[in-house]
Amino acid sequence: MTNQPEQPSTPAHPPALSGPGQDSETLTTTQGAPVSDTDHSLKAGERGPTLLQDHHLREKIMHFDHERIPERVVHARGAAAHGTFVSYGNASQLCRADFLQPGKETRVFVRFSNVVGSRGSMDTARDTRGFATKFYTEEGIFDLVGNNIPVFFIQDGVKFPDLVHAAKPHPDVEIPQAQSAHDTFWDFVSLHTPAQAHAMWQMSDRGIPRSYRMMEGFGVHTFRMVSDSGESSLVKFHWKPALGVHSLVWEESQLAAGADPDFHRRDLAEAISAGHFPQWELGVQILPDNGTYTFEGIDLLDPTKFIPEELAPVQALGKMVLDRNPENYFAQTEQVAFHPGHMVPGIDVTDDPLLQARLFSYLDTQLTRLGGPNFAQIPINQPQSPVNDMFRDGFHEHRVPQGIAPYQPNSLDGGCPYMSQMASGEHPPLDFPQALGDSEKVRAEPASFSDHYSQARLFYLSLTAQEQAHVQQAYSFELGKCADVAVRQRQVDCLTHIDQQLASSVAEALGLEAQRAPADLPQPQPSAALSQIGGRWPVDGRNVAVIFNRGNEEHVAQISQDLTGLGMNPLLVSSKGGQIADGLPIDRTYLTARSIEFDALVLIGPLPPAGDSSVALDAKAGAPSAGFIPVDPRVSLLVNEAYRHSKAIICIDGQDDGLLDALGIVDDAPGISTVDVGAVARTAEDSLAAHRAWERFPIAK
Ligand code: HDD
Repeated sequence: MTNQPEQPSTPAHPPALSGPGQDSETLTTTQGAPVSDTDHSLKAGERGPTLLQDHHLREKIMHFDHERIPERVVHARGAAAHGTFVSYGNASQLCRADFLQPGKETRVFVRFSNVVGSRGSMDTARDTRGFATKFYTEEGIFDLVGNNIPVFFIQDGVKFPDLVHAAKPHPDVEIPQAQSAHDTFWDFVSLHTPAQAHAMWQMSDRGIPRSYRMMEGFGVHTFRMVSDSGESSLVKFHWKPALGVHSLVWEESQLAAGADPDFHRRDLAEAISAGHFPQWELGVQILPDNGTYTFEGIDLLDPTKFIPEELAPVQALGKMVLDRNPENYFAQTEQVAFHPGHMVPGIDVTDDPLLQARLFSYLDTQLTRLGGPNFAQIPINQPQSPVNDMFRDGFHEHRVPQGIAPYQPNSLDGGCPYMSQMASGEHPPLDFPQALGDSEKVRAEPASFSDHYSQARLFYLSLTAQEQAHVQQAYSFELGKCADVAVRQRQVDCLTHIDQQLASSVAEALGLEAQRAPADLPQPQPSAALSQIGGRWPVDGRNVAVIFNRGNEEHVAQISQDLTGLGMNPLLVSSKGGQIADGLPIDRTYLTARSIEFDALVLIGPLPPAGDSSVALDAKAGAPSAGFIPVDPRVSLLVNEAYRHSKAIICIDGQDDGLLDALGIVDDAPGISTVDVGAVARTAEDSLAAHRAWERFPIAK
């Protein structure tokens, strides 16, 4: 959220736009002929019927009628940004890919997404998030099409339609939108138990990120990297956010769904506009390619499994900075086409059966979505490297190929293009010569794929008590939204294979009985890297509300300046819009502000009493009644929500107006501070480094 005035003013003389389709100063038809009137159709007299000969009318309406294309069958809701990836250059021994060589800079376009909801659905639904990156390398496009969760619901792509049919809204009434809290999802997940690990991550705080800027990304599958000398290693890709991994709390997610459905999209766009450029490190876990496709007993071809970082540390290969918002949503964010099979020399697939099906699906889906096989010619999809594919024609062909011999071999167009090995002669083959052995054609899976619970348990046991409580609440909420008691009970039964206390707490919330957990549940070594709580992180671009009453503005400018100085994003919130005496714009009024968009609050008292409010109050008419809060109720709601959501609240020394007392908030509760004006920004930084004051509502493990 940037320091923009409440009502942005329109520039008196907007700059002339130019670009494809915008290079004439006068309005034209699509054919370039001038248009003199686009407000009235051509009619037989002022009140007469419209004439068929009105080409401008027909062309304008025809184009409008066809403006929509099918939304993505999954990941329809998304937001994107341009940026740059800079290689640290330490992967040269591991991977021959040019973009990983020392100091290489590569342009990228990243699209973040929700999975289940429609294109217009809310950002903050509990869901997995997509994290798809297009690298425009000098050797062609490399797409890393990952998620913010390192495991997946299914082990074989043939189950993908089943999973998605179960997760999407019910086909009869098409509800609920964008979320997993419904019968068909939990019906499937509780019957198809490979989904239990992914469901567990989704019920954790990972399912409700605070921001795209604060999400990890994972390639999920095991990929192969091949060095210049042809040596193969297996890798798992990771994106590590510079700001750390942080989440909303569930109530905030729900409030944001109504108060600001564009919560994540806005956060990304406004952070980039304000110069708070999101950053991630790309890293890999490197695993030996010894022919077994297992590591420490974990099947590397099973996409429902991850490798704990304690067993294989993530090694950083480079840094990505997103520094430019898309110029046009449809042209870029909507039309971008990712594909896990868009790879460059040095990066290759493995036999993970989920990945294998994806290699088909992502090409196929673009035929319907983007209307034909030439989608690589859409500007956002065009490689930066030279292209000579010998493909010809088809819908939306924009190229004008030369020559007469689009076939190979040919002698008539000079025999070109040459094969890449012929051109260089010195590189290992593009496809890694993987030995395939003598196998039979079967529809089957390895025995290791039948472990559906051990990593869900590992994940749950690695969380702090606070995070575990969130998981319990999430399961209780989601199953509580299922109407079918048998579905609820079956999922609770699944939870007993993960953790007895988890199963019992959810069963109790639902009024069900939990079975006894099997006696032989594994006792895994918890992985500290799985917990989001405990670290301290940069506060770059964190939103801090500075709340004050108009007329009481003495310290506002200084506090705002101090917060900005430490990299935070102050947002001035007051009773009325406009500017304060120093010229700073008021960003939100009590009418337009809601607690969800702030990471911390600074209260400058005294705040306006309820009587000043433009909201009708019962208490206004008479003497304060019991429970009456002597401050504008919109401010007390804001403070109350921030308190419940464990956010830092900072008051100015000597300016206590009784608000906290009236709300029942004790001044020395964790994350509540009363400090001198000069210490406000440092206090905010200190509190926000831990994201939330989780110790405010302690939970015993
Ligand atoms: Fe997928 C889109 C990530 C399994 C079929 N997927 C899509 C996007 C992401 C992922 C981030 C959005 C790309 C964008 O922003 O345009 N998908 C994953 C991950 C998976 C996964 C991390 C498992 C590890 N997906 C998966 C399977 C299939 C698909 C098994 C089919 C067999 N996915 C698709 C798709 C989409 C898609 C239908 C919809 C739009 C698109 O591809 O371009 O083809």
